[in-house]
Amino acid sequence: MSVKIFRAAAGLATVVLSAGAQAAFELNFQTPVSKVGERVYDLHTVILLICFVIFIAVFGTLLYSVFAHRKSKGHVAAQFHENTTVEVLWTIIPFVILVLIAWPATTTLLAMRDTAEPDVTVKVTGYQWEWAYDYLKGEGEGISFLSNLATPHDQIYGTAAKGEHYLREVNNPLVVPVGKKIRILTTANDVIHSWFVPELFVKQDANPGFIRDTWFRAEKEGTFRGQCAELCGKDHGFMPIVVEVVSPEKYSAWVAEQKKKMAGLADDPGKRATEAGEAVAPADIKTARR
Ligand SMILES: [Cu+2]
Repeated sequence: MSVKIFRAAAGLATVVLSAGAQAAFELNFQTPVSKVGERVYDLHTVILLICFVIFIAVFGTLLYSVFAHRKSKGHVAAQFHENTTVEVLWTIIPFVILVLIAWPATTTLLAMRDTAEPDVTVKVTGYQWEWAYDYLKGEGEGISFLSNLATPHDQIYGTAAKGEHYLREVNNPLVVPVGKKIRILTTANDVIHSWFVPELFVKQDANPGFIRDTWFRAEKEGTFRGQCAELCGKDHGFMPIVVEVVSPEKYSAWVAEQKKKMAGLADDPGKRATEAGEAVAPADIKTARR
């Protein structure tokens, strides 16, 4: 019997500790790609550790007391009502712990909220069910486009194998330069949406009739994916966010290309809505899903 248990434990350990299982065993935040993201990540880890130590100390003491000082062993409850020392201690110790937590939490929160002096400002508008990006200030000012789900019909209806970025790909990603402070203004045109990109540690509600702002400065190039994070109706799960962080040179080239495209569309502003989906016709996907 014990051999069986040992084998089962060994098998379980192999499964849990194997590289494949580790890759799928993702419980934590995604790896941050911004300094503020790193601060949030560290804060989360440290506070969780403090909570864990308190949990062990409190429940350890509790369980030990229940076991070691049980009535059947003849223990009588100690009486220390209105004991000044105890009362001072259990006020001061939690107070000190709270201050130790509040200090870094507050400075991090202030850093997250500090949207001053951005290099590029982009207004993000949530629609049922797509995102609109308007570059308001900085390099790229005037660029404006819609970003729609780009997953093909076949994958959604199960007639084709699902791609690597199933439901997390868009036709027009938000393109920003690496190392620059990007200020994001969020608003919405119908219901509340939320612009959420985990690796950038940015999550900001987009409320109709209000402007909220947030910011990020990506420290490395890459493609970062997010999703609408506020239940906004039937296609809430079909409005992904893709942020393309590129080198300043690539960004300038992208800006030039967009400007050229927009000049071509200037004669007919109505094209803006349809131009976005040449490749995949997201409007069709929506109609088909209904
Ligand atoms: Cu939404």
